[in-house]
Amino acid sequence: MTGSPEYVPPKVWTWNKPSGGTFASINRPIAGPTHDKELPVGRHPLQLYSLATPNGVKVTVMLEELLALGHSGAEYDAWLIKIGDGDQFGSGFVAVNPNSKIPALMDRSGPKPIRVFESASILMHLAEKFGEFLPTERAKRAECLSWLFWQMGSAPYLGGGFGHFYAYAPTKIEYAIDRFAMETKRQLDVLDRRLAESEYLGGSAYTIADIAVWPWYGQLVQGKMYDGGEFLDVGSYRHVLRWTDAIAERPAVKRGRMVNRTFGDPSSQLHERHDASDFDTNTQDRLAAAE
Ligand SMILES: N[C@@H](CCC(=O)N[C@@H](CS)C(=O)NCC(=O)O)C(=O)O
Repeated sequence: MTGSPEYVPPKVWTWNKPSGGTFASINRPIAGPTHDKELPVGRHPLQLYSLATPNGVKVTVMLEELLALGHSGAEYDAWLIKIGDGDQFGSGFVAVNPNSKIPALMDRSGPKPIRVFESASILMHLAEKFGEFLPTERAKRAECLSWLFWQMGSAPYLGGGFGHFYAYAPTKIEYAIDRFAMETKRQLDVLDRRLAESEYLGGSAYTIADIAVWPWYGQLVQGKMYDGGEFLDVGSYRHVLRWTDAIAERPAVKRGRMVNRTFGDPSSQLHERHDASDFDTNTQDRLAAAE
């Protein structure tokens, strides 16, 4: 076994050295703001503070899906929160999400602003507000919410477990990679079996369960996460691949993935979205060409 067999944990853990690894600079053992910074507010009813990680993409896809159905009340400003720079620890952001993680939403459509944090909570808030993508019939609703919360409980093993130890940790620890590769493959098999019997996770209709699961497990089987596609043999989950490819073709998904994106092809990056026309005019390739 690799790792640090000589390490004996002290009686009480203290924060006395950087942990190393990608993202180590933003990890802290305490909550709360580190600095004063108000959040900007745009003209639309919904103000989103986010970044195009899988958790962020869930919400921008949902908003684009709602707009595609004609819900003008879903118009939104998407502000960029650079988590690598510590924007999530600014006082304004912490007031919207005391957990200091993207995505965070301020619903300013009513007389009093409503803060919403945790991506599943944001998806439910929007689904209920607009009456879309969450069935109302009891059995279908239960199935949809079961898969939605399956995602919330499962993805930390994929991201914080497999992704962290396979791609980001400063050393490769066989025990940790084995443990989380096993769990990730088990989760992919759970999805594969479900999608062998059902077109979408909740049943025959596309719902917030698919919107939540796709940015994680869909992008994983597309080989777009942690460079781990071959290692996990993602091509063998053929029902997940069928579902992934179908969802990737949805125009709202194509747009939602671009919002608050700061990596990849410049034409796929729309750092902030304040208007539907931004997709045609404000992507990074267009901005560079206009300079
Ligand atoms: N359970 C949360 C997880 C959110 C989350 O982990 N966000 C990450 C990016 S994907 C983040 O903001 N990390 C910044 C940090 O940990 O400081 C949700 O689904 O909204």
